[in-house]
Amino acid sequence: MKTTVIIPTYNERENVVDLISLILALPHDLRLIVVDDGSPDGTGRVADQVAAQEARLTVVHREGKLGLGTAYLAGFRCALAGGATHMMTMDADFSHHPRYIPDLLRLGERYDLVIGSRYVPGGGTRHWHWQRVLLSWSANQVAKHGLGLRPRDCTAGFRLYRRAVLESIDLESIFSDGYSFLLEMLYHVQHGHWQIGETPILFADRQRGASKISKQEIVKAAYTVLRLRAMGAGRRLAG
Ligand SMILES: Nc1nc2c(ncn2[C@@H]2O[C@H](COP(=O)(O)OP(=O)(O)OP(=O)(O)O)[C@@H](O)[C@H]2O)c(=O)[nH]1
Ligand SMILES: [Mg+2]
Repeated sequence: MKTTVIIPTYNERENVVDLISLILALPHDLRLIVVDDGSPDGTGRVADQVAAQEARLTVVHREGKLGLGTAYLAGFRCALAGGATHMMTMDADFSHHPRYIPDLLRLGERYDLVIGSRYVPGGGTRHWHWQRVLLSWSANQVAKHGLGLRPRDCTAGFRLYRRAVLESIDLESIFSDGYSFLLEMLYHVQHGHWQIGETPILFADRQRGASKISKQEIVKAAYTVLRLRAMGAGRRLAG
C-alpha cells in the first residue's frame, strides 16, 4: 500500500505544520500533498519550508481560492502521477484527527473506499451548534433520499480511495467545485459498484483558524443533487 494523504488548505497557517508532523510520525509509509490556494496568511510558504526539509511532502500551489473540490482533484492528479496505490483526503484543521489514519488504512485493505464516519456507532461530533447539526443532517438526508447514497456519512471529507476507483471516474467531468464534490464523488463510487466501508471518527471542531464553509454550499449541494439525478435519468433513457 503506497498511500498519499491530500490536504487542501486555505488559511491554515496555525494548523498545517503540527498536522504534517503528526501524520509523518505515524508508523506508516505515507506521502503528503498539501494543496494551497495562495492562502493570504502564508500557509503555502510555511508548508514550502517544511517541504524543503522533508522529501515525503509536496506542496501544490494554486493561484487563488478555487474551491475544495478542485483542490482535491489537483491533489489526486499529483498523487496518481506519483504512483500512489491509495489516496486519502482530510481537512487541515484537526477535525479529522491523524489518530484515525491507521483505522482507515486497515479498512483500506478490504474496501475500495473507506469513510471516516461520524454517523456509525462509536463516531460522532463534539461541541456542535444545533445549526451545524441540522446542516449536516439535512445534507446527509438529501444524499440518501435524493441520490440513494447508502453510506451513513455521505458528506465526510476524511476518506481513503483505492487508485482503481479514482481511475474509473472521469475526474474531468466532475462539475462540483466546492463541498458538494464529496457527494458527487460518492455518487460515482457507488454507481461503479465499488465496496464502501466506514470507520468511526469523533469529529472535533476546529480550535485554530476560521471556517471557510459558506451558506452558498447548501444551494450548490441542491444543484449537485438535481444535476446528478438528471444525468442518471438521461442515462436510463439512453440505455
Ligand atoms: N485549497 C483549498 N482548500 C480549501 C478551500 N476551502 C476550504 N479548504 C480547506 O478544506 C478543509 C475544510 O474546510 P473547513 O473550513 O475546515 O470547512 P469545515 O470543516 O466544513 O468547517 P469548520 O468545521 O467550520 O472548520 C480545510 O483544510 C480548509 O483549509 C479552498 O477553496 N481551497
Ligand atoms: Mg473544518
